[in-house]
Amino acid sequence: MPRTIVAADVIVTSPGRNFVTLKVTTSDGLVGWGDATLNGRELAVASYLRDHLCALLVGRDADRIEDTWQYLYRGAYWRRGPVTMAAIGAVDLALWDINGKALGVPVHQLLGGPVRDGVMIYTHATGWDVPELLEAVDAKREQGFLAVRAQFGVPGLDTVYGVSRSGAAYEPAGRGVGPKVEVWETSAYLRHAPVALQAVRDHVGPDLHLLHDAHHRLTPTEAIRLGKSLEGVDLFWLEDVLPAENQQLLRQVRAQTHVPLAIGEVFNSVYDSLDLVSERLIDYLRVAVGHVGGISHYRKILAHAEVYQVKAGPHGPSDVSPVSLAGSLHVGLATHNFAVQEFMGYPAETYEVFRPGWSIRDGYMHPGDAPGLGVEVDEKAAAAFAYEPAYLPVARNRDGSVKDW
Ligand code: EZ4
Ligand code: CO
Repeated sequence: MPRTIVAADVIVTSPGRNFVTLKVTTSDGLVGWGDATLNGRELAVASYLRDHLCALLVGRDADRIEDTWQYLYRGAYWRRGPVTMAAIGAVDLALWDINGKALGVPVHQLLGGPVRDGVMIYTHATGWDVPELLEAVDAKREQGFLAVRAQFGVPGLDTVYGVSRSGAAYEPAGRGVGPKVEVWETSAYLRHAPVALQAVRDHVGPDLHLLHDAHHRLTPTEAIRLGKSLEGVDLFWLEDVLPAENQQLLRQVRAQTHVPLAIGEVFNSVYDSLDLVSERLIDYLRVAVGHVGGISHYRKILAHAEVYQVKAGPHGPSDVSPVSLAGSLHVGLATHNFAVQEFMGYPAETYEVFRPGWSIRDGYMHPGDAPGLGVEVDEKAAAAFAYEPAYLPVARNRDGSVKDW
């Protein structure tokens, strides 16, 4: 008897932040969960699913995961793009979840089983000034993290990507209609970044893995200067030095600095990383499983990267829901070229809706042994948190012109 999809429903909920979740139900009573959250553009993906995909799913064989992926991707005619791929990703995650539940095995077993004992994670430490930053890094080390991303305030700027001034956990998406504006000045950042990051390295010693995110702000010349100025810091990676549209510009950066580079959190298919990987212009690929069409496409991206010794270090901010994070961890446990998973953490309310089977021990994350993805979603709790408009900020230069955020 084929296992048929009998329902596909979209849940939009805001437990501390917005999430879009897909629930797929089968004729034999199984339920699979997918994540379709696209930060600041949530309702576009919800509509893509509700208005276009959900009806196509009903009646399909739930066990034919790859065929459903091909049907939704090639069948749309309009391929790729963040909205399309996040929607397909949610379907794909839900079908892997169902398949694991049907067979009584965790998804990592469907992918070939563990190749490592756990997935190393990195978390965020932020401080407005250097003493505050060092304190934040110490606090993360005390919690057992082996890898920490350090972001800091810049003298002369009032707001900086990645840093909260209130002492609260950093969350870039601000509630309310329309983006908040941040004023940016690259020269001030380039002067201060090596000072702050060297102070962290001097403080922690050689062992802690340190990461930093430049968040798409630099030109190749600026990126080379930053890379060279950080070579003594021994970074695990420097993230998003350039906006990643014109990728040939990265060749100049690679030729002149050996700081390891990570790029790709805004990518949505293998075609975005084809040249970066095959020319080895990056060391780490940041794509998130939910944003690239789910596990089915993600494993192909990682297989391509493996050939070129490029490793996965996926995006894992709070907007990647606990369901996507589980998908990423199952892939990470079963994939050789998976280096590290970002783990920003979630607001407390998020855990009222999402009950993850994954857990953290000694700086490593474990997806758990529950069948499927191992995350359960409390629909009643979800219904209590209505969607609230929230947007990522925009940045402007001192002259008022828009800057890449
Ligand atoms: O800007 O999650 O590495 N992490 C990041 C994040 C992203 C937001 C986008 O939704 O760059 O803060
Ligand atoms: Co980033």
